Amino acid sequence: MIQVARKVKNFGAFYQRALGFHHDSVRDEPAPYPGVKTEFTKEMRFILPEEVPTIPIYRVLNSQGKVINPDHDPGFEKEDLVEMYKVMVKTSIMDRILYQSQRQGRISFYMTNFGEEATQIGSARALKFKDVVFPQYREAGVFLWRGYTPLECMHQCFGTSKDFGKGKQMPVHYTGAKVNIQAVSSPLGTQIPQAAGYAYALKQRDRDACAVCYFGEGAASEGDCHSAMNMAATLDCPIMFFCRNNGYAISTATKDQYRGDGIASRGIGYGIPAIRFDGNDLFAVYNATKAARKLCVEEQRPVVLEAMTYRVGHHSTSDDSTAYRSVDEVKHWDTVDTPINRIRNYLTGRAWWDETQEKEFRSNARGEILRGFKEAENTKLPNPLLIFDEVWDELPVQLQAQKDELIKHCMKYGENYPLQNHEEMK
Ligand SMILES: Cc1ncc(C[n+]2csc(CCOP(=O)(O)OP(=O)(O)O)c2C)c(N)n1
Ligand SMILES: [Mg+2]
Repeated sequence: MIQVARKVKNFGAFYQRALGFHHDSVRDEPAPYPGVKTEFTKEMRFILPEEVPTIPIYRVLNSQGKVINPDHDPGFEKEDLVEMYKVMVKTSIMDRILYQSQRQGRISFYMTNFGEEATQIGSARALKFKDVVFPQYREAGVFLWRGYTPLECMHQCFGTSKDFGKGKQMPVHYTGAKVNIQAVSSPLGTQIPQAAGYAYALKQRDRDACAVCYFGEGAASEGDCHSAMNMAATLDCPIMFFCRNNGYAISTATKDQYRGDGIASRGIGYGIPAIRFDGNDLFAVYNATKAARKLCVEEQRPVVLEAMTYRVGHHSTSDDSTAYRSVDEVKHWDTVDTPINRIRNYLTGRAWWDETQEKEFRSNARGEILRGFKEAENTKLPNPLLIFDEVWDELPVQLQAQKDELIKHCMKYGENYPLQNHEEMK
């Protein structure tokens, strides 16, 4: 799209005609006002959104995993592609185990990534490690691709003493300094302006890296998203705004979230290059992210990416999605058109993968995850007093008072609490 736009010599006139303005009605003379770069017209007309062409969805693989666009096959080596496939499958196995464990009351909460594995792994594969990721909460595959282990996920979900966040956050709020990923935070959209600010800082010191901000289409309705995009556009920040448009924000379907052409069109409104692609197509996600990264880093400007996908699982373990969507709709994306099946079909079509390898891999991955699960479940929880640490450099007096009170309370009533599951209070 960007290339097409650049080929048009007089883009202003081209766009005005596309919007239905008669060429003769537009005076090809720059308007003097500082707020816009355009011409005058004699025609008085409104631009109706339904007249503006919609942004198409770029894809390489069809729903069966056949390459429909051979020039765009990224040409992965066998080992590379198999590795991507394995992380996609591993993410879904981990999801299944942790989801069920919440149902059994062993962890308090969980959010699955079902259906979004290609969006996550395809984009993560196209980044450089030094690109800093600002996640939402449904990007476990990005963590795993970057080397966060299932065991580390388990420690976080159980909130053990080995959790990098020391048990201070709800499950799935991973924090991955070692994989160059910022901590997940619950309030929606907060990571978006943070990422734009980070990109602005990055611009001053490393022109070969960018910030990558993942968010859902629901989070795009937060004012933070507007602030971040406008700031990034006006300050030419090297940031990729990566929207996972998965059809829902909890129970609110996209048809009730916005009236415009999704999220990509908003990028154009801010003056940011934008692309929309099939998020269930690993190759399309990879190609689009790779090209976006190049644009972002080489031209030092933001890019908006919109991955069209589908949230197959419930929003979280606190949600029952059968209350607001049909079982048939979910079934389609869970069985007929899944990102994992697509890429498996591609792999088996090239004789790079077969049924025996599939079985063996799944069984080993399950084993590894279950071992991690057991280990985390049997690991002591953190020293409860750590809740007061590592937020303030010096503890404010009121928190010090609460800490003293907690110590006294536990000394007096400790037998009423499962303190034996925690590391020693000191
Ligand atoms: C500021 C704020 N408002 C509301 C919520 C509650 N909430 C949590 S997730 C969510 C939906 C987000 O949807 P989307 O961004 O599309 O991400 P998805 O869950 O689809 O991956 C809402 C409303 C919140 N966490 N923070
Ligand atoms: Mg969503």
